[in-house]
Amino acid sequence: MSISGAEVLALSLHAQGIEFIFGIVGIPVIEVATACQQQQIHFISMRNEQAASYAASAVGYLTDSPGVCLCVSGPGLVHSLAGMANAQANGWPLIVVGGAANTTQEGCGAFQESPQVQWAAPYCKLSIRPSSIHTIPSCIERAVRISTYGRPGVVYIDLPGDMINTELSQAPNIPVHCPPPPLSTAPSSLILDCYKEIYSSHNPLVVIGKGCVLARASSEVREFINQTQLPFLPTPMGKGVLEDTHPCCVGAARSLALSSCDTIVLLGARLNWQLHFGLPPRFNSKVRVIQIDICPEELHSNVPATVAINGHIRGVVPQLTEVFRKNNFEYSKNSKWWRDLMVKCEKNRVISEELLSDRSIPMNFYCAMDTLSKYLPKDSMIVSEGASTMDIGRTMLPTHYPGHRLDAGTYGTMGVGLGFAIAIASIKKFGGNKYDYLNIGPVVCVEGDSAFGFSGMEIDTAARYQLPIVCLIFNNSGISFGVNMDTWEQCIANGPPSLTIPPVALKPGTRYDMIAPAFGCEGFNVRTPEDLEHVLNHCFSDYPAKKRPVLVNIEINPQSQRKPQEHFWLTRSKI
Ligand SMILES: Cc1ncc(C[n+]2csc(CCOP(=O)(O)OP(=O)(O)O)c2C)c(N)n1
Ligand SMILES: *[C@@H]1O[C@H](CO)[C@@H](O)[C@H](O)[C@H]1NC(C)=O
Ligand SMILES: *[C@@H]1O[C@H](CO)[C@@H](O)[C@H](O)[C@H]1NC(C)=O
Ligand SMILES: *[C@@H]1O[C@H](CO)[C@@H](O)[C@H](O)[C@H]1NC(C)=O
Ligand SMILES: [Mg+2]
Repeated sequence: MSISGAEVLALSLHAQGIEFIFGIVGIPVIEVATACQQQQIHFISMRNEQAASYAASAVGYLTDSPGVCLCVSGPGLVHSLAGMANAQANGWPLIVVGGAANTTQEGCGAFQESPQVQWAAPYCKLSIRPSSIHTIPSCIERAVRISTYGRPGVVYIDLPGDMINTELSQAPNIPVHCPPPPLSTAPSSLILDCYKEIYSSHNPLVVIGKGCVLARASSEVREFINQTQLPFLPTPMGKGVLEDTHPCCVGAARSLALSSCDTIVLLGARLNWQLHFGLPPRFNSKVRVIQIDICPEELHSNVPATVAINGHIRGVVPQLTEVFRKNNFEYSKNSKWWRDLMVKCEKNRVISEELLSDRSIPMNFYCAMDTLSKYLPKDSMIVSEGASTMDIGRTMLPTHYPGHRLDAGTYGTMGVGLGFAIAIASIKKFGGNKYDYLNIGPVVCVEGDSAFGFSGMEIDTAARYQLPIVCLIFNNSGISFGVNMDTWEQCIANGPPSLTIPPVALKPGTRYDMIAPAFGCEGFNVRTPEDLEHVLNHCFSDYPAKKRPVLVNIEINPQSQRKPQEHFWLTRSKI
């Protein structure tokens, strides 16, 4: 019995533990998707390869096997580059398999012919075309290994149509699943250096990044914080490694924690823009850095580290805990630093409460987010994008479990929302109890109205695969802040809309919820906190039995923005 290139690929993916493929088929990859389904690999057909590549990358972030994005040649790969760049910036594993024109037609102007291996290369750790059908299995094994070892990232595999369609008389040798990534540890002298640094510091701060999620190190980090009682601050996606309600979390005093710490311990977090490069004015110019990172090239980035450790978080953190335990070190809650932080947390809580108490209609962001936070089940997976919607949601919606917050991330990508949500809901629905440890509850998208527009059609995908995603659209009719109906009408009356409509404005009165019925789903328009409570109750009651996405349009005052910050650079938007 003969075997095709597509079947060899499917067998190889299966042997490497790949369970989820997201993509769009066409010539020459239809056979690939079919062959994968025959190997019991779930194929989720999306509406745009951008969303497919985002979805596949979320599988790699959350589970121990990378997700695969399958795309056609030329434009299919161009759209997939979006997810590749995003995954590479976040350090998430992702494998993209792209169809390509037949090798026999190379250079002849074949259908969708493009320099795909070169296009993919800048967004990848590895971009290759197997030399023949015989080397597909070893390429797939290498793809899984390279995408998950070291700092995770992207691998692109280019498959010409004639390779996919070639028939072999017998299956080539398929390598077994590569071992899990190595658990590297640190020399004990460096562990001791860390201890001494922290011991002699006055204002130590631990920063927990999404590297701790990738390293599956939350219980190790919990023990470290439990032993040391050091204050910690999560990065946006580091939220949930330890719950935001943990007594050592100083997320509510972020600015003070960053500006006044004298020693910062980076656990899987990078001193990039999200941490203001570790530089003044957000940091003390003399801040000492203890850095633990899987990637040696990351060490000393932007600020030279006092102690630089290259290792796996799950390998190194237990070593640290051990040395602190041996020395009976526990950072005192009576220290001036802890007291200052606690006062600041409390003060910020009071300020937020003032903002929340304004329940005028249309609601401001704080009122809407507060209502949401009261109704969100603890195990909700929050996917969020937008500018104000994402920033305010980050501070107001607590995260309780590791990996339970996914957002625009290091690359600041709008459009990731629905793809991420579809990936998470697919893991829950099709992955079986193997993934129970992820504790996936309701999948909730907290979307700005502009952000939603980038991938809104994926609501169809969610409906087709019966994924009960709750999609909340914070409608302020614009990018960060919109215009109201009166202003809008003035704009239209005053000249060609292309000259008068502010670039940030979207159309007031847009009913995103009305898209839902087109796909056989429920949509709701929400104007008051009471409406919102009612709808959330409906969405979350008996959630496990739900089989459809829901779209909720939440009217937000277009002038509502972030609370004023002490320094202008804090308000400067992250867009
Ligand atoms: C792919 C991409 N295109 C454009 C941008 C620029 N951008 C940043 S935030 C944003 C949208 C913000 O508006 P919205 O989602 O409505 O959130 P709001 O602040 O209004 O809550 C845009 C377009 C981006 N970050 N990514
Ligand atoms: C590419 O090659 C395969 C097999 O060799 C063939 O079946 C297919 O028709 C070719 N595709 C095109 C677009 O010429
Ligand atoms: C640390 O963990 C132990 C058990 O693992 C627990 O009994 C103890 O209360 C924790 N300590 C703190 C301060 O959280
Ligand atoms: C969307 O929000 C804008 C701003 O509050 C509002 O003018 C508009 O009516 C809203 N549209 C709907 C129907 O939700
Ligand atoms: Mg908006």
